[in-house]
Amino acid sequence: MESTLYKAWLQYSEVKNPASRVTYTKLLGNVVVGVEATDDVMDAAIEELALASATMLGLTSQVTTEPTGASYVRIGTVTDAMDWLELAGDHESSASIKQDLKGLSTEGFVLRQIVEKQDSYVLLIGGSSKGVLYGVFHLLRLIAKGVELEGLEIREEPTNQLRMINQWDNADGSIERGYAGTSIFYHNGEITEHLARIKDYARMLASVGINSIAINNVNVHEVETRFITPELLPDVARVAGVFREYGISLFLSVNFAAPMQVGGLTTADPLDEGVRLWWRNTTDTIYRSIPDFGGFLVKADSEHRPGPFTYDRDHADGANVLAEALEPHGGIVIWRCFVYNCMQDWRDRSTDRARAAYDHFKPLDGKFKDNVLLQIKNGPMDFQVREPASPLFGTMKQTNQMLEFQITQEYTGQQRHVCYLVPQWKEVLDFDTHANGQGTEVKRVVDGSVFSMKYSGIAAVSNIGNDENWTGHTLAQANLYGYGRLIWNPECSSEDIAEEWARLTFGNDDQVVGIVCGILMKSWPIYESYTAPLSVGWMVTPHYHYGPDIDGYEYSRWGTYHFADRDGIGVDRTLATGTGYAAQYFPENAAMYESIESCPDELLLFFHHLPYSHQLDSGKTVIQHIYDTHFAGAEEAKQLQKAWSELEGKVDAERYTQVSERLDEQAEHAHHWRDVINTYFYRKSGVSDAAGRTIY
Ligand code: GCW
Repeated sequence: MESTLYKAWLQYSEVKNPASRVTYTKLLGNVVVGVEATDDVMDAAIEELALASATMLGLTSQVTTEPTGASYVRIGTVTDAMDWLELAGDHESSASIKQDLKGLSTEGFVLRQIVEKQDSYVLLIGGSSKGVLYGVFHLLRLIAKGVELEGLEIREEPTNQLRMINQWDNADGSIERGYAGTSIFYHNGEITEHLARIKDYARMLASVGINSIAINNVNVHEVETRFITPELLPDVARVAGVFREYGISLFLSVNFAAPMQVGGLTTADPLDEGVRLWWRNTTDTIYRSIPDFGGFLVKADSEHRPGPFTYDRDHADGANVLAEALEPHGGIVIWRCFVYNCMQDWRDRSTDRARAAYDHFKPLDGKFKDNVLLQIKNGPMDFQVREPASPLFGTMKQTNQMLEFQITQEYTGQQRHVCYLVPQWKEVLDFDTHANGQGTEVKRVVDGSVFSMKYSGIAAVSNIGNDENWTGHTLAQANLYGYGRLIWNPECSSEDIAEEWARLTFGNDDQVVGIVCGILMKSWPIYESYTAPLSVGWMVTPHYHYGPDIDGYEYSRWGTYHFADRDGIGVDRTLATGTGYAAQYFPENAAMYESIESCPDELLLFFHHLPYSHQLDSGKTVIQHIYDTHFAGAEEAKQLQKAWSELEGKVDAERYTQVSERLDEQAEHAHHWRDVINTYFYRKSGVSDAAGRTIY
């Protein structure tokens, strides 16, 4: 698997600039290692350096414990560094390095260039071998970007504690909402024995700081229910071993009814003694196979999955029985808040799916054991193109919380359309909940800094599969990359992440980087403009979620209505006349959303049902906005293809063609979206387009 498609952002392309080549060669020619943490993770870090040196510089690095010349990279942990600094005696930077090392977290690292007498070297110190690994990937990024290392002075620590990936992979090899081929983990009902690709995935994830992964779908089917049994644990342990080398701990999604389905019990009631014992024994067995097992991820009482409701118990009872079993081993339960009534009747205007997570979980604050984390989807519905942030963030002050994003593009073009999601995620992270006064952004709730939480973090549903390029659309690799970089440090800008990804992936030609970044940065707004006007989501083909079907969900029971009729469109979620959802936010936001005047245009129809003639802040009417954005969006989708075509000959043919084909499809499909949506609303409203364009 040597193709550029496969190598994603770990291309380690040849360094061409002669001056940089000389400097980097001198440095990487000798890797001086510390002695403190010689474990698998450290080995992986050294192996990565060696691999990169070979392909970037054609170099075989010498790994030694003492320098062999005057230029080298010295890598080790804080303990090693203290010894080195002691031996080296005081030099100019030693005091400030010691200062940097103070309190360095286990996953943090310090990178310094040091000039000392005749020596000039790079010091890379990790808070542990994991920190070293992250530091190595950082150093390699700098080199790949051609950054001058002189005066290098970096200290980094991840902002979020849990930085997680959720695979929705099934044992039969399929992937729920997967758009990049079959699973890399499973084949024909079995856990794969081919670990090479899993190892490369682990490298990709570690390179952007991911430290945990749940390897099976939250909808846990028959075979996967047995992953926690002695029969299949050795297979799971094999996979855990691969991730362990890259500092990633393994979690399993579990079936709440497992005590019955595999344990032969007659109940899965969380308060039943036999059930409690079963979970304890089962968990003990798991830890015998996988001593650093992360814990369980659970989807319960959601979309027909079993859960504690069957026994008249609540989510806290359900989560706590698992937490109790994991506690002695230091494991955690990640309990999803994606719980709602999926059998709604359209006549019932008071039930609102958007309210569900808050209504179910808020009353349970303080009832969960402290090794339970609630995993909350970014928005109240389901990964739509545009939704407000979930009102649950910051409301449960005594409960560990984490955020769930979706990297796989279920509702955002399924990796056939380009849709760079980092800007969307940033909006969520930057949303001010006001939970603890102004400045209580979602990012500060989920990083645990506002209400101190024992566990906190961010998870996201992966977008990879067996396709040669991992993600179906090559440009969708930017979403996986961007996710990791963003949650490592939510202050990173979307533009910087896009640029970094483009440089690592396609090289340092500024024209290529500029065009790729331009495409990425425009892509979410463009996708939104031809699919989801003013936050009306769900106008997609039911079940598949690709392509327009405006009334597909309007006439089903999933509770995802837009209520378009001849007079208007949107869902009244106000307290005054609607479902009351707006009032779930803290007062400042509740007031903003409640009023049509202050509700931002882009979320207007999520909160209000309005006539087509309603005038937006932009001065346009709702109906004219729909027409205009759809005409513009389809045109802009065409422009993406045009922009990319300028890269012919500048990007290797494989990737050039792959992206070209997808952009062609997108342009054509955007046109289709435009016509279907415009025709529908023209016929519903009877209002003609002010610009007189063709609407069928
Ligand atoms: O939106 C729904 C998806 C389901 C998914 C579910 C969830 C894994 O369409 O495919 O199931 O969300 O998040 O649990």
